[in-house]
Amino acid sequence: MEKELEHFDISEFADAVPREHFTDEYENNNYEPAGPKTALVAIIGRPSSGKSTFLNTASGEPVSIVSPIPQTTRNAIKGIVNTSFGQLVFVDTPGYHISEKKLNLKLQQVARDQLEAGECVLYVIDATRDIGEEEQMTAELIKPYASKTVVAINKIDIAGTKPEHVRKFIRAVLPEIPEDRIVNISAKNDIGINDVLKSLYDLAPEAPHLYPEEYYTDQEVGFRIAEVVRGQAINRLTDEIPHALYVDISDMEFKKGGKELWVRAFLCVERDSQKGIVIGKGASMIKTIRIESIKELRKIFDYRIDLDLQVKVVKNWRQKDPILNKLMNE
Ligand SMILES: Nc1nc2c(ncn2[C@@H]2O[C@H](COP(=O)(O)OP(=O)(O)OP(=O)(O)O)[C@@H](O)[C@H]2O)c(=O)[nH]1
Ligand SMILES: [Mg+2]
Repeated sequence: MEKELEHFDISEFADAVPREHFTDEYENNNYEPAGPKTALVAIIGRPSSGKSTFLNTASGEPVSIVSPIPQTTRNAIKGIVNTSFGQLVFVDTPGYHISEKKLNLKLQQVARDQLEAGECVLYVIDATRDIGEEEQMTAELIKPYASKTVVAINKIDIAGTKPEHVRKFIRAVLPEIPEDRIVNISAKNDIGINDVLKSLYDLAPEAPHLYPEEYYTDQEVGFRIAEVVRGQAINRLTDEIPHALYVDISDMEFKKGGKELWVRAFLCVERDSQKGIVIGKGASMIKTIRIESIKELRKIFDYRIDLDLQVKVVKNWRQKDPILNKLMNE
């Protein structure tokens, strides 16, 4: 029989992750308090358009997993940008992919909820791809929110892209969006990001900030660790495995007077054959994922992370509501 997923209370780790260098900046007096504007900005777009890359570049921290595999992001992940104009809280969302599968329907819902919730919308379009049915549908989805939308035409660093073509499409389907709110960018190479921020600040109202300035994300420690491990895994695995994988943090405990956090995590896959691949020859794959995850986690946290990483099979988890709900609501 399949083993039940264990549920541990990790609420005591509920603190978000503070900005690493904030204290130094503060003590050296070279930081400027954020200005009066505040907005929640939903980042919407098709899978692989570069939403997470934008979030990471704008917030200056790798808060969201980037990978060449479509449908990498599964949650509404926040990245916070503070400037002299104010605070923008970006909400990364799963790529909008048209499919009736249970996991996809849940991912679509995560994206739609954020459209409604935010003061602004950032619509990211991949300029290397032809405008197809899915792009049309994404634009339609955004239509009711056009008055609060900025469009980023992404990947202009790639030779041969035709941003004018995309611009024409936007002018046709979303004529309510003025020309100066359609910006050519390279999220990867940090081109045009400031212009996007400026356009968003123009739309943002003056309001109390949503987060203290030392935070660059609202993710709980357990979720952050799970996402770092998932990122290391999916960027080393191919075919269906990245989609068939999730990370379950089953236990965490501070040790050595708070200097070390011990974490037990499971890389969960759907089938035995996938388990063998994730473990690898002589356990080489799982070892690499563990070591590279620890390296990443060291950059994020002040304390050492001791990671016990194992692989387990959770048959057909993508069809199971309790697991999907747990993953989506984290
Ligand atoms: N050359 C280039 N590649 C980019 C740019 N932005 C993103 N990419 C690449 O596009 C791929 C997808 O990027 P992501 O940021 O993961 O895309 P996403 O929209 O978050 O994808 P989902 O989470 O799957 O919806 C990755 O391989 C990125 O490195 C860009 O400006 N230029
Ligand atoms: Mg993403």
